[in-house]
Amino acid sequence: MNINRNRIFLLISLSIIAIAVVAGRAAEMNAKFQELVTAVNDNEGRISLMEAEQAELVAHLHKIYAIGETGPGGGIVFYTDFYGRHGFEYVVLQEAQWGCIGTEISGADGTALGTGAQNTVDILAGCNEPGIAAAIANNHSQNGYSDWFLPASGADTALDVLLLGGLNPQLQCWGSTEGNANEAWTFDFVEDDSGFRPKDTGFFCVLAVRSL
Ligand SMILES: [Ca+2]
Repeated sequence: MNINRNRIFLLISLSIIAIAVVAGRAAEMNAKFQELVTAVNDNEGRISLMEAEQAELVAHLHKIYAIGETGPGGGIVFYTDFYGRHGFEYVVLQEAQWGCIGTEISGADGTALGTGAQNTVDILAGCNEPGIAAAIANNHSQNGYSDWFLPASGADTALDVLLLGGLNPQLQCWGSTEGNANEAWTFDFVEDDSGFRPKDTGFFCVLAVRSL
């Protein structure tokens, strides 16, 4: 009988040990499984991040501007850098005077392409006549863009190139470069005679441009 009891005791002990080992293994496997789940989630996170980055890159790559096409602001692209990543677009607005004839504005003397933004700021700071060309360009809003300004005289060459390509409508419009107290720049592709004209001439349109 003792032998049998011992056998039963041994059998129970072995069973308990076996259960403990299996339970231990199960816990270990569960921990491993959780690790794997975490790793898979991490990877999925990384993949979606990479997909987002890729989408952004593709969107960026597609922002290549070509001269003559319609820009994001609804204007015509008339200048781009070498890669087409940046440039300028223009729209033609109503006729107006340049304003403040007889007054020399502090600043507004920039001539290089792109300096029109500062010229426009200078004109608005130095001339408070209502409805002037700089104000019309500055107040213009189109396609959600309100960063329009009156271009400096240096835009003439780029606009002329566009004209030669048959893409530019005939226009006689104000630029932002001031010549002196009485004259300011006009782009004139009707007479092919851009230059400084009296600031109170009323029949010049407003050329508004924005950077791309
Ligand atoms: Ca000036």
